[in-house]
Amino acid sequence: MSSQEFIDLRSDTVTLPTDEMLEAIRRARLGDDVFEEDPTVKRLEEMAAEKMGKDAALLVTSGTQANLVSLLSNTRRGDSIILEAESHIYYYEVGGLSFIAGLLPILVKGKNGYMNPSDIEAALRPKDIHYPETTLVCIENTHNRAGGTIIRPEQIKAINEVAKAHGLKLYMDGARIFNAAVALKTDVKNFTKHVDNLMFCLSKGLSCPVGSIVVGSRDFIERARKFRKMLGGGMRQAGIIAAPGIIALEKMIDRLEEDHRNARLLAEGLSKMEGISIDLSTVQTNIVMFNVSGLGISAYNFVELLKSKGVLCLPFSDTKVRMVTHRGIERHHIEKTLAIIEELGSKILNRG
Ligand code: TLP
Repeated sequence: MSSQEFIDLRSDTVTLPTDEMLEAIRRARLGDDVFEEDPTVKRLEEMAAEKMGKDAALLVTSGTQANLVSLLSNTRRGDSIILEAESHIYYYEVGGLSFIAGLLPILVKGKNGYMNPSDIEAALRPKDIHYPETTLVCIENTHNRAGGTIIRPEQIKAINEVAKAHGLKLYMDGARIFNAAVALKTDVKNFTKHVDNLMFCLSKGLSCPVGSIVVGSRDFIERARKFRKMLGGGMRQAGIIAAPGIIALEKMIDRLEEDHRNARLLAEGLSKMEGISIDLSTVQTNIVMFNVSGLGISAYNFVELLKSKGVLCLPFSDTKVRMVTHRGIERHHIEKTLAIIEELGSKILNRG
C-alpha cells in the first residue's frame, strides 16, 4: 500500500501545501532574512503580529524551535517555570527546556489541559535562598495530550491574574490556537490578549509545509531573533516558507471548522462501539483521543492492526489512541475509518 492510499489520521502535520501555496512559493519576492531583507518574511511577520494583537513576530522553523526560543527569551538559565504535566514542551521536546534553556520544570496537573489558578499558586515557592526563581507560566492551547481541548479566554485571564500577582510572565504554546478560535467562533485576540507572548504553527491544520511563528513585544522578539540564530534557525531566502504562510493566514483558518465537524463525526461513531471508550466532552476541535482497553489489546497493537487495514493513527499511551482530522481527510474517509474499526473491533471481541 503506498502512503497515498492510507487514511492518514496520525497528525495534522501531514497536510500538504495547496496548489495556491506552491504557486506563491514560485512567485515569492526573496532576500536574505538574516539581514532582515526578505520582503515576504517581513510581510508574514507583520500580518501575524497584527492578527495576534501584538507588536512583533518572528518566523521560525518549527513548533519545537518556537517554544525553545520563547523559553530562552522569557527566562534566565536556572529559573524554574510552571508547565502543565502533559504539556508538549515537557513531554515531546527532547527535554530542550532543561538541556538547552537550563530551566527546572514545575509540573501542575491540569483538567482537560487547564491548570487551575489555585494549583498554580500552590506550586509557587516563596523567595528563598534554596529555591530557583520561578519566572514563567506556560499554557498549551489547544492542549494536545488532553485531546485538543480548549483553554477558554476567561480561563487564560484567570491564570494570567495569578501569574501577574506573582510577577510571572505567561506564555502560550498556541500551536493550534486557530482551532480554538474557530471552535469558539471568536477572534483569536480574545485568547492572545491575556498572554505576554505565544507561538502558533503554520505547518499543522493551516497546511503549510514548514514553519511556526513567535509573537510578542518588540523587545521579546529581538531576543528571540538572537536565540533563533544561536539555535541555527537563521534562514536566508526564507520567503519560500513565508509565502504559503501568508496564504494560510488569509485563507486556511475558516476551513478548520470542517476538520472539527469530521472529528465530531468520528468521535460520535467511536462512542457507539463496543470495547472503545471516549469522553465526548473532550472532543472540542480536530483531535480525537479514545481508549481501546475494552478490546483487550494495547493501543500499540490496535494501531498496528488498523495500519494493516489502511488507516494510520498514533498510540498516545498503552491504552489511548489519537486520531487527528485535517485538510486531507473528508467525510467519506471518516465513514470508511469507522466501518474498518467496527469490523476490526467485532473480530477482536468475538475471538476472545
Ligand atoms: N505535535 C506533534 C507531535 O510532536 C506530537 C503532533 O503530531 O501533534 N506544541 C504542540 C501543542 C504540538 O502539538 C506540537 C507538535 C509542537 C508544539 C511542536 O511542533 P513541531 O512538530 O513543528 O516541532
